[in-house]
Amino acid sequence: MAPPPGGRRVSFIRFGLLHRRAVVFCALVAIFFILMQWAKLPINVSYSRRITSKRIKTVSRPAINRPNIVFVLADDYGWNDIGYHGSFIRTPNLDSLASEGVKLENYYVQPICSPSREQLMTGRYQIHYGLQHSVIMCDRPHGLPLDEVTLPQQLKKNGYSTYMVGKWHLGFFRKEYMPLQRGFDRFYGYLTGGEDYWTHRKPSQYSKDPSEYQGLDLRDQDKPVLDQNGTYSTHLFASKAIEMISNHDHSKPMFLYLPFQAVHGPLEAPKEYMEQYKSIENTLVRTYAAMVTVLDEAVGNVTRALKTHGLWDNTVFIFSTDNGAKKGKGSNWPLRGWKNTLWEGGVRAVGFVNSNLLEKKGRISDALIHISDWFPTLLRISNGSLTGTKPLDGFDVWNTISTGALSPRTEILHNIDPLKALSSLQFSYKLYSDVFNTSVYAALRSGDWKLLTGSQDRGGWKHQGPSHNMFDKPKEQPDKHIWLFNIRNDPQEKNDLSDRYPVIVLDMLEKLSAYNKTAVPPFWPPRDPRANPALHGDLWGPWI
Ligand SMILES: *[C@@H]1O[C@H](CO)[C@@H](O)[C@H](O)[C@H]1NC(C)=O
Ligand SMILES: *[C@@H]1O[C@H](CO)[C@@H](O)[C@H](O)[C@H]1NC(C)=O
Ligand SMILES: *[C@@H]1O[C@H](CO)[C@@H](O)[C@H](O)[C@H]1NC(C)=O
Ligand SMILES: *[C@@H]1O[C@H](CO)[C@@H](O)[C@H](O)[C@H]1NC(C)=O
Ligand SMILES: *[C@@H]1O[C@H](CO)[C@@H](O)[C@H](O)[C@H]1NC(C)=O
Ligand SMILES: [Ca+2]
Repeated sequence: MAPPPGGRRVSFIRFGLLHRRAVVFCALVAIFFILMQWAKLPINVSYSRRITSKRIKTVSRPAINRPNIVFVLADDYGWNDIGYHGSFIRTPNLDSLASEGVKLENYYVQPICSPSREQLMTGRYQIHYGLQHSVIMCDRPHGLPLDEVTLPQQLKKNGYSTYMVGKWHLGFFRKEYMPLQRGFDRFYGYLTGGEDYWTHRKPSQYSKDPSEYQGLDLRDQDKPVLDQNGTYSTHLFASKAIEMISNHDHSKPMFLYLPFQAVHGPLEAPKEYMEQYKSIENTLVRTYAAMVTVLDEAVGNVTRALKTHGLWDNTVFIFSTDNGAKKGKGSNWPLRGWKNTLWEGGVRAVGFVNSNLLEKKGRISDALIHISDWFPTLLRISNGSLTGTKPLDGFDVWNTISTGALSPRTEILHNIDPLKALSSLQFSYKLYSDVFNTSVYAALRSGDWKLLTGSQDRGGWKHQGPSHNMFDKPKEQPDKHIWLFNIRNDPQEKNDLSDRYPVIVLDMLEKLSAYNKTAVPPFWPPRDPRANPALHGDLWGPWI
C-alpha cells in the first residue's frame, strides 16, 4: 500500500493520536489504569462474571432517577469523517461532546441502514427475525416484524414520553409498521431510506432510474407535511427536535430518537456551509464536508436546547452512525471497505456517550460494544423491564461505558445472508469444511478474531483529504471466499491468516454454524406495484 499523504508510516494509532508525546502519555495512563485494575481485581472479576451470567437482571440498578435518553443517529457517516479521528472536516460540537464523555472506539453497527435500526430497536440480530438480506425496500411489503418488541415500546411502558424525528426505514406497507404504532408518541420525519434534502421527495432529482416511483415522504404524525419544500432536512429535524424538547412535560422522562438524514446520499448542502469549504476543489468532497458540518451544528443546537430547558443534567446522550461511509462519499480511513460490506469500514462505527451520569468521563473505551447492546443498556438505566421481550443478542454495557468495567460481549455476529450467496455465485467454490458452507456470505467476530466467508465486495482503503484522494485495492485471488484476521493487531484487515490458523478457522465456522441453527429463513418479498405513491395522493405510505 502506498504511504499516506505526508509520507509517514501507516499506523492505526496515528490517526487518533497525532504526536509521539501523546503516545507516551497514553502509555503512562494505560499503566496507571492497569495498576488501578490490579488493585481492585477481586471486585471486578466477580462483577463481570455476574454480568456475563445473568446479563441484566442480577446487576444492581444504579441510583439514577430515570434519565432522559437522547439518541442521535447519523446516516452513512464514515469513521474518518469526525474531527477527533483526524478529519479535515470541522465537527467542533461532536468533538467536545465526545471528549467530555466516553468515546467508543471498538464499537460496531450493521453495514446498512435498516439492519442497524432493527437491532437498535430490538436488541436482536436480524437472523432471528428474517431480515438478514438487504434493507427494507419502499416497494416491497416487509418491515420489522410486529411481534418484535421495540425500545420505545418498553420505555413508554415505564412512563417515558417517546419522540422520534427523522428517518424510520423499518417498514410502512401497513399502518401497523409505522413509528406511532411501534412505540413513539410523536413522529416527524420520513419512512423510506433516502430522498431529497430540500423537497423531501423520493427519489431525489438526481435519481437516474426512471422506473422508480416518485412521491413526497415527510409526515407530522400521520399527516403529510406540504409546507417544507425548501427547508434543508438537517435544519428541519433539529428545529422539530427542539420543538419537542420545549414542549416536553418535565414530570416524565423523555426518549428522543433523532435519526438525521445526514449524511446519506444524495450529496446536497446549503450554500453557506459549502462556502466554509471553498478551498476544496472536488465538489463531492466539499458537499459532503458541508453536510457533516451542518449535522454538527444541529447536534450543537439540540444539546443547547436540552441545557436551556433544564433537561441536560439528567440526560444520557448517545451519538452513533448507522454504518460506515459509502464507497464514493465519505471516508473510513484507515479501515478497509465501506457501507454495505462486512469489512471494518462498513461496520466499525463512530460513536460516543456524553452524560453527567457517567462515572468516569473524558475517556476512550476500547471495549467491544455493538448496536444491539443499546436495547438492554438503555432499559437498564431507565429502570425499564425486559419482561415480554424475546431472547436478546445485546448485552447491558452500561457499566462498561460508565466505569470502564470489562465488556460482557466477546462476540459479534456481523451477519449470515444466504440470499447473497445465491445471487452472486460466479465461481464454484471449494468448501473449506462441511461445518459451514463457505460460499455463503457471513462474518463473525470472536475475541480479536474475525472470519469472513462467501462472495464479499473486496473493499479497499481510501484516504480522502481536502486536496487529495488515495485509494488502494486489495491484491487477492478473485475466487477467494474465506478470510481470517486478528483485528486487534490488524485493524486494516490486510493480513489474511486463514491458511496459517486452520484450527481457528474451523472453530469460527463451528460458531457460525451454531448461529445459523438459530436463524429463521430470510424474508424477501417481491416488489409490489401497489406501493406507487401515484396511487396514494403523491405520498409514500401504507398501501395494504
Ligand atoms: C424502578 O422500578 C421498580 C419496579 O418496577 C419501582 O418499584 C421503582 O420505583 C422504580 N424506580 C424509579 C426510580 O423509577
Ligand atoms: C419545491 O420548490 C422548488 C423550488 O422553489 C420548486 O421548483 C418545486 O416545484 C417545488 N416542488 C414542489 C413539489 O412543490
Ligand atoms: C442552529 O441554531 C442557529 C441559531 O438559532 C441557527 O441559525 C442555525 O440555522 C441552526 N442550525 C441547524 C443546523 O439547525
Ligand atoms: C453451498 O451454498 C451454495 C450457495 O447457496 C450452493 O449453491 C451450494 O450447493 C452449497 N454447497 C453445499 C455442499 O451445500
Ligand atoms: C443454515 O441453516 C439452514 C437451515 O437449517 C440450512 O439449510 C443451511 O444449509 C445452513 N447454512 C450453512 C451455511 O450452514
Ligand atoms: Ca445508513
